[in-house]
Amino acid sequence: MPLLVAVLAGCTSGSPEEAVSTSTIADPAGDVVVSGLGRDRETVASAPQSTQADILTTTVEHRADEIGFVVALRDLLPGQYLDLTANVTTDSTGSRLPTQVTSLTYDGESTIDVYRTDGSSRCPAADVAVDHDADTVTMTVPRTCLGDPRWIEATVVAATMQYDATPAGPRGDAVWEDDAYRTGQAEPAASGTSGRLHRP
Ligand SMILES: [Ca+2]
Repeated sequence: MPLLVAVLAGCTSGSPEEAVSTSTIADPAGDVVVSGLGRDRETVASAPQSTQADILTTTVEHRADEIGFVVALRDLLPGQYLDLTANVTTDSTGSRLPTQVTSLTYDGESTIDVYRTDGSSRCPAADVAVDHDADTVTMTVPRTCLGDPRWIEATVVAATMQYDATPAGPRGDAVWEDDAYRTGQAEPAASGTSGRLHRP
């Protein structure tokens, strides 16, 4: 009987949609939004002139051994601060709370952390690579750090700030950000995610 169950399970998981393991989605240039700027810090405003956190394309790939995120930005300057965060939902966590993958780049140095839902960090084998010539940030996370999921689904947001801004100054709380799956402040298209990507 266990053999029969296994065969049936194999038959029901082979639809073409479930075979998708890679997503590449373009995002418009000039759709960065800024919050916390100036006196009215609650307001979120368009910042089309801001290029540094402006996502152009995002590829998420569910590979056999790792999850890869490749984000192409409009203009990634060597000295700038960039926070690139993917929130990854998988079938492997019962709560369905996303796992947060965040890379921070500043002044030529980059770090990456994978956070549990309780806030602690794990996954020392996660990696980030920044290519200033190609204006890309690549994050890779071993599947084991995400509980060896059968499928993943990710949101991706890039953010920047003026790292040395005076806290009390007009830019002290300002954050410029761009959602990879959303144009400006518009409602996200479809799910606002990479879509569900299955293990190849
Ligand atoms: Ca964009």
